[in-house]
Amino acid sequence: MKLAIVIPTYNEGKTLPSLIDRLVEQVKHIVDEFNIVIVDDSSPDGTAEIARNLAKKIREIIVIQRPSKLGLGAAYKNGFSYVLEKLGSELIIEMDADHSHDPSEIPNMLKKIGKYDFLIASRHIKGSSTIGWGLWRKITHALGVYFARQCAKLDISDPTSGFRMFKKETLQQIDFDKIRSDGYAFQIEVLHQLKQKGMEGLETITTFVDRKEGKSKMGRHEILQFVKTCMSYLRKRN
Ligand SMILES: Nc1nc2c(ncn2[C@@H]2O[C@H](COP(=O)(O)OP(=O)(O)OP(=O)(O)O)[C@@H](O)[C@H]2O)c(=O)[nH]1
Ligand SMILES: [Mg+2]
Repeated sequence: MKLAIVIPTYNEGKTLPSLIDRLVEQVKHIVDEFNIVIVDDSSPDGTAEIARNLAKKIREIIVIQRPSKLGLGAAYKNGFSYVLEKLGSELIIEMDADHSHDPSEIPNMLKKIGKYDFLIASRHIKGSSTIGWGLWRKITHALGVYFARQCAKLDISDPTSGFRMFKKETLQQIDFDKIRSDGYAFQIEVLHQLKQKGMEGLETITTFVDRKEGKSKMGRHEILQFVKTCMSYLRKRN
């Protein structure tokens, strides 16, 4: 089985090398072939250069460098298109570079995908937990989850989770041209399309650890676009 892991990065030079080490350790023995696709937006901290140096040692790494900060959703569009067109991997994982998503959960995800079209590592199912969030982060997260679930009518407990696994055929069904969000709302638009197409997902246990290094990129623009995207689903329903 051939696996691809897509990681968008912006100023993750401090976290990326150790994440790649842990990732390679976890996947190298359990799949026939794997690739790690890093999509960097010319981060000022030189993440792309760091990624290219890692790629010299680990031939499975592919670095896509974009000219400027074009957004998380846009990065996933690029990364997924690359995987589908150039690699043809049967399974595709998306995850963050900041150690919030633990590579040691990947073997369980591989075990569980079975008949499902996609998996979401959910912070809201029994056995899961979130470590290190302050009150403000808890509130913004709860609002985001509530908004997404209500507006887009998603029956997933953690629709904002960015730790996911897709079958190739599932990603091929998504019309990426129709996705307008270049930021975090991309995650909701993907789930909305999957629901419309009758795709079946499973939520898996995860321990989400708040980033210890680097800074969150979730700014005002991201939050506003998220709210607008959710509202647009409401308007379409009425
Ligand atoms: N290429 C690219 N990557 C991005 C962009 N924005 C965020 N990322 C990456 O996407 C992943 C998630 O971003 P984070 O800032 O950790 O967002 P988050 O996990 O929702 O928020 P926190 O919980 O506060 O960390 C990280 O690997 C980021 O480096 C962007 O504009 N372009
Ligand atoms: Mg993060």
